[in-house]
This record gives sequence, structure tokens and C-alpha cells, in this order.
Amino acid sequence: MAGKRVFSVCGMCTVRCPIQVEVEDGGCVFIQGNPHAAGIEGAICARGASGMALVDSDERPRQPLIRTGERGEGKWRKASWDEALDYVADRLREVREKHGPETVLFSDRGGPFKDLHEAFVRGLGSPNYSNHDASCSANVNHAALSVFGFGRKDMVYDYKNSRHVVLQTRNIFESINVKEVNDLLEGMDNGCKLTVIDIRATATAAKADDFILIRPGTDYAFNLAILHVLLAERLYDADFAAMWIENLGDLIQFVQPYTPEWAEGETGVDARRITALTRELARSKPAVIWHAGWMTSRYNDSFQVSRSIYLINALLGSVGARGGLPLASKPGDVGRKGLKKLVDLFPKPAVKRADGVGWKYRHFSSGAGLLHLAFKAIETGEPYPVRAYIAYRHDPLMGFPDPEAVKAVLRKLDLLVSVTFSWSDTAWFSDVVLPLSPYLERESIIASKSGLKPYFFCRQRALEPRFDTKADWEILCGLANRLDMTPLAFGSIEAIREYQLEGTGVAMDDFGATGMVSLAEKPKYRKVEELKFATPSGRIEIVSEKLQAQGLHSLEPYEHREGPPEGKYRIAFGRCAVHTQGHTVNNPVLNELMPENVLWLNRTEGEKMGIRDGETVEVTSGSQCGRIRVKLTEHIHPEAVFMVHGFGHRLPAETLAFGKGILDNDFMPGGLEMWDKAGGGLAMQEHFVSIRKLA
Ligand SMILES: Nc1nc2c(c(=O)[nH]1)N[C@H]1C(S)=C(S)[C@@H](COP(=O)(O)OP(=O)(O)OC[C@H]3O[C@@H](n4cnc5c(=O)[nH]c(N)nc54)[C@H](O)[C@@H]3O)O[C@H]1N2
Ligand SMILES: Nc1nc2c(c(=O)[nH]1)N[C@H]1C(S)=C(S)[C@@H](COP(=O)(O)OP(=O)(O)OC[C@H]3O[C@@H](n4cnc5c(=O)[nH]c(N)nc54)[C@H](O)[C@@H]3O)O[C@H]1N2
Ligand code: SF4
Ligand SMILES: [Mo]
Repeated sequence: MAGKRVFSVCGMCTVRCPIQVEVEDGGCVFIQGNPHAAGIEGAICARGASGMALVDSDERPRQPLIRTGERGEGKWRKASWDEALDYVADRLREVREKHGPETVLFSDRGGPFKDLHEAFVRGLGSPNYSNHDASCSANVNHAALSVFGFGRKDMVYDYKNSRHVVLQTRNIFESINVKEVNDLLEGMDNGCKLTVIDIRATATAAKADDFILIRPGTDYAFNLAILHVLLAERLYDADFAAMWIENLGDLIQFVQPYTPEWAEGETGVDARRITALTRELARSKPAVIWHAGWMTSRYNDSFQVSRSIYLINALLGSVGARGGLPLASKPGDVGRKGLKKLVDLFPKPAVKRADGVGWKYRHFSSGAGLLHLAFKAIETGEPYPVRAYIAYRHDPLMGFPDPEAVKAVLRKLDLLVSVTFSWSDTAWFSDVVLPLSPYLERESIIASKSGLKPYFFCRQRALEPRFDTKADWEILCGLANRLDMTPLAFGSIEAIREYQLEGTGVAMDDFGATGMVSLAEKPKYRKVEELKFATPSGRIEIVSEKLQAQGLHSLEPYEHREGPPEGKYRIAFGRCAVHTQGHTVNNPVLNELMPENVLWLNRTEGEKMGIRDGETVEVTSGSQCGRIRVKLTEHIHPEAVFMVHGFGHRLPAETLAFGKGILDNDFMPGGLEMWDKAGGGLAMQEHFVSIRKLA
């Protein structure tokens, strides 16, 4: 049989790169990045290339399952889709009728396909749509909102044209977004300089022109000193500042005491390096990028770290600049019409959010709220009880701190449903598991991506499902049908796409040649004069009214950070290039590349305890205890230990991942209560562990 070529979208991680899949005899023979996508041009990462191993794996939910034993016991009965969807719909109806529609909570992984999810939640009559962001980028997003009035994704990192890129808490070559990696490498080929600020030497640090090893958790001090030098030496872009920055005088006064010499004492970085970096950036301005961070749910001042970064970019005039942070264009900005939104099928519910966002916490963006605060509502019943929770492509039992505390919260629910393509701790703890087809076996609604050249893109089904699994739209429209949410009860993906494309001037056939439809001829750099900041003043704001009204400081004085308690180490974590969060450890191909995580420990510290490289040690925090192999290295700060997140699986259904390595989240007792009050992100690196050599 002749092969076919299918344009689709990778689903191995949150980035969702456009891909091209070669199919022969009903099986996938090759996956590559979509050759037509700018910045991708055929490239894919190791995880993306391992998509077939996910499809081939039998160790994933293969048909709908309804719990028969206790929660988490792993006892199920198999159900048909009709039975499972009827069951979920009946339970949801009960909850809605007894307690009100607002007592249903839904969370997902955000991203370009969320419109369908939001529509579903609205159709139910609940305001409680949420996502994972409290454990990922809530702090940086709120920082962008507080400074510019728009979110972090409303700006583009224009690496290709940059002259100097600074990455702080950002491991770009291992924590991957394929286009970003390619763009930065191209920029570096053209002479762009790379400075990396990290607590350990990563693959990214190894490629940097300058690597700055910083004391964990002191980045805000470092950045305040950069601001100090920029302002004291008048190195900033004075014209840009005069035109666009509100209340600059407040910042000048505020950073006055934060000299590089002061910061050296806090960060361990030589004052001369701080001054030299500032001067170098000023020489390259405005084509400079100081990355504002991605996984920023780390400290109780992470929001201020990101905020200070945005202010540094603003002072360097890089906001809106080519080679800096130009504004992303949406379809409307290039004279086109955006996709018609499914969420608009239903009116916005009048009832307030359970997480308090938008009314109790007015400084947070209410689009997706904050999930840990919704968990608080489950726990306390305030402002109203939450009775049902749908974890959609989301595994908070592995992604949120202190899984035992999360379990205690989830136990209070009348209904917990998990929609997933692999096993996860949350799925295992659920009442019903609705198995999603892996992305190669499902199609999705049309998605839109803003950027210098905005485009629509489409995930087509490359393969027929091997097991009794379904696509997102089949599951959600199937539930909508049963719950009398008629407008969302679409009977085919074609009907949904037709609705989405209405009025856009784009037809499905237009996706045929490349899998995407570009909405602009060439990249659009909007002129500074055209910039519109969505703040009350219309300018970049150093003082945010929203923060002040909440009793928070726009300019937060730096709080001295003590070292770890005697004999303890700060827990630090991050990603590796070959795994995605907690859900690829059981993928046979990726498991072979990296079956377990190890603990990075500073060599001198290890030797003090008589620990040798490669030996297994005991890690404890509170009542939690685990064993892991040690990697002794001089390339990590002595105050911290580091492990790759997402290991330590305990599910019998995952034989490859079972018992390999440990899970960082287990060592964060009380972590649900520890979060940055200004940015909303969980503070997952405010925890310490003890290390013990085994006898
Ligand atoms: N301690 C600690 N906690 C962390 C982190 C950390 O480094 N350390 N990282 C944080 C970060 S940055 C994030 S984003 C969150 C992530 O937290 P989660 O979003 O919960 O993590 P994933 O493992 O990506 O979970 C996605 C789940 O959706 C299922 N799924 C279904 N369909 C798809 C699909 O099409 N694609 C994908 N990719 N998954 C699908 C997967 O099987 C998986 O079970 O965790 C955060 N929590
Ligand atoms: N391969 C792969 N790629 C991914 C993902 C994946 O799971 N796997 N997930 C995607 C997602 S959801 C996200 S959010 C992004 C995350 O992308 P990043 O935010 O870049 O990822 P991380 O690896 O969590 O962390 C970056 C670095 O922060 C450092 N760090 C820790 N503490 C400190 C500190 O106090 N100061 C400083 N300066 N540095 C510190 C860590 O050592 C680590 O090298 O990656 C995305 N890409
Ligand atoms: S970064 Fe890799 S895993 Fe993530 S979507 Fe792109 S190709 Fe897939
Ligand atoms: Mo993330």
C-alpha cells in the first residue's frame, strides 16, 4: 500500500511543535518536524521522535475504566465508552443539581487547544476552569501583566536577531522548545552572545560565552544590582524610558542601595562581573533578550525576579525591538480575523471563582485562575464546596508539591475523573479514567498561534487508534450531548472546524499543502510608536496599582536569604532533554535513554560525608524518605542538591518506570501552602532535605 504523509502536531510535551508523519500500511514509519514551519524545518527533539513508542506501548489506559476498589487501590472494571460517559454525565448532573454547577472544577495543561475545554466548563455553568500554571509559569505571566498589562506570551523572544541573550533559571538546550533552540543557535552563529545564570552547569551553560554560578534563590538580588548599575551609570535607553516608562524616579530611588558590592555578598557573584554584564548589555541594546523565565514556581520572590527582568528589558529598550522582545501579533493585528471561539457558545457564568481569583485576588489573571487555591476550596468548602474535578491531560499528584496533601484534598471529592493518554498518579487515584488517544491517533480542533507571523495549524489523525481510546472532541462533545449542552454537542470534527473557521476566509483545504495557514506574508515588527501597553497609564508601569491595592509592593525590598539549616540542602529541580515532566519515564525508548534520575551533590559537600560518586544515599524531609544514586560534581552550588523532576513512579501498571529514582515533590511537606503571594506560583524550592550516607 502506498504511504501517506500527514501534517500534525506533536503531543509529547506542552510545546506542541508542528510535525510531519509518514504512514505506511496503517503504521507510522517516520516522524519529523514540519519542514514548512519556520524555525522547525524538519527538526524534532528526542521525545518527539519517540511518539511511536507511546502508541506501541500496552502500558497505558486502553479502555474506559471505572473504579471498584478504594481510591488509588488500582481496582477497576472495564467499561464501554457509552457506559463510562453515561456514568460521568450522571455523576456530574447529580453534583450540579444538588450543589450547583459551580462546584465542578476542571483543569488542563493550557495551550492552543484549550478553547474546547473552556467551552465545556462554561457549558456546564461553572466558572472553575483552571490549568497547571500555578506549578509552572504563573509568576512570570503575572509579572508581565503587572509591568506591561499583557501576558508573557504577548511578546516574542527574537533570538535570531539578538546580539546578547541572558538566560537566568532557563535551561534552553535541555528544557526544550524546538523553535527556540533553533532560533538561538542561529542567532549564536550570527554572533549573538549567550550568558547563563544558573545554580549548576547545564548543557546550556556549557554552550554559553559566560556562565555565572549563582547562590540558589538570590537572583532578585543579582537583578537589583543590574538595575542599579543601569540607572546609576545612565546606561539605559533614555529616549525609550522617557517615552514609555512610568514612575522611573521611584525605581532609581529604590535600587540605589542595591550595589554590585552588596549583591556580591548575597549571590556569591563577583561585583565586577555584575557591572561588566550590565555594561555589555548596554552596548548591545536594544537587540538584547533577558529571558524572563518559564518554570518559575520556585521561590517566594520568583515573581519579583521576573518583574525585575522585565524592567531590565524595558530599560534596555528591548521591548518591542527587533532582536529583543517584539510584540506578538494576533490575527487582528495583521488584518485577519481570528478563529471563532467555542467558549462563546455559552454565556459567562455570573458566579465567582472558587479559587478567589478576580474577586479576592484581583491582581491575578482570571482566565485560568490558580489551581492550588481551587484545591483550598475543596479542602475548606470556602467560598463554596467543590465536589467534582476533571483532571484533563493533567497530573497534579505528580506536578504539585506534597502529593500526600493533594491526595487528602482529592479524597474530599464526590467525583474525580482523569482524561489521559498514559497512566499517571492522578489517573490511578481517579474514579473514572477516560483514555485519550495518543496524539498520533487523534485529531484536534484548529489552533491559532500568535507571533511575528501568526498562523493557524491543525492536528490531523495519522493513525487509527490501536485501543478503545478517543479524541478530545469525541469525549467532551459526547459528555456535552449527554448533559444537554446542545451547542457543544458536535457530531464530527469537521463540524467543529467549520464553526471555528467561519468568517476567517480560511478553508480546511488551505491546510492541505503544509498543515498550517500563515496569516501574514512576512514577520511583522510593530513600531515602538504603535506599541500599546494595556496598563492603566498605557505605559510600562514600575508601580502597579493592582499590586498596591492588594497590599503588595510593586518594588519589593530584597529580603536576605539565609543559607540552608545546618546539614541540609535546598532542593532544586528541572528537566532533562529526553523526558517530559512525569509522563515519559515509562516510554520504552526514552526509558532506555534515561531510566532513573540521580542527585547532583557538590563534590566537596559529598566528600565531607564520605559519599562517593555513584553510590546510593538516603534523602529525607519530614517523614519522607527515599533512596537515589548520587552524582558528585563541582558544577553545582554547595547549598543545593538537584534532581530531574518526574521520577519515582510507584504504579504497578508502569513496569519500566516502577521504583526508579525519586520524586522531588515528595520532599516538599506543606508545599501547597507555600506560594508567592504577588505572582501566585507555588514556591517549590523553599524546601530543604538531609542527605545520609548508607552504612
Ligand atoms: N517538584 C516539581 N514539580 C513540578 C515541576 C518540577 O520541575 N518539579 N514541573 C512543573 C511544570 S513546569 C509543569 S508544566 C507541571 C506539569 O504537570 P502536568 O501537566 O501534570 O504534567 P504532565 O506529565 O505533562 O501531565 C500531563 C498528563 O497528561 C497526559 N496527556 C494526555 N494527553 C496528552 C498529550 O497529548 N500530551 C501530553 N504531553 N500529555 C498528555 C499525560 O499522560 C500526563 O499524565 O509540573 C510542575 N510541577
Ligand atoms: N525536555 C523537556 N523539555 C521541556 C519540558 C520537559 O518536561 N522536558 N517541559 C516544558 C515545560 S512545561 C517547561 S515549564 C519548560 C521549563 O523550562 P526551564 O524553566 O528552562 O526548565 P527547568 O529545567 O525547570 O529549569 C531551568 C534551570 O533553572 C535552574 N535553577 C534552579 N534554581 C535556580 C536558582 O535559584 N537560580 C537560577 N539562576 N537558576 C536556578 C536549574 O538548575 C535549571 O537548569 O520546559 C519545557 N520543555
Ligand atoms: S519540544 Fe519535542 S516533545 Fe515538545 S512538542 Fe516539540 S518535538 Fe514534541
Ligand atoms: Mo511547565
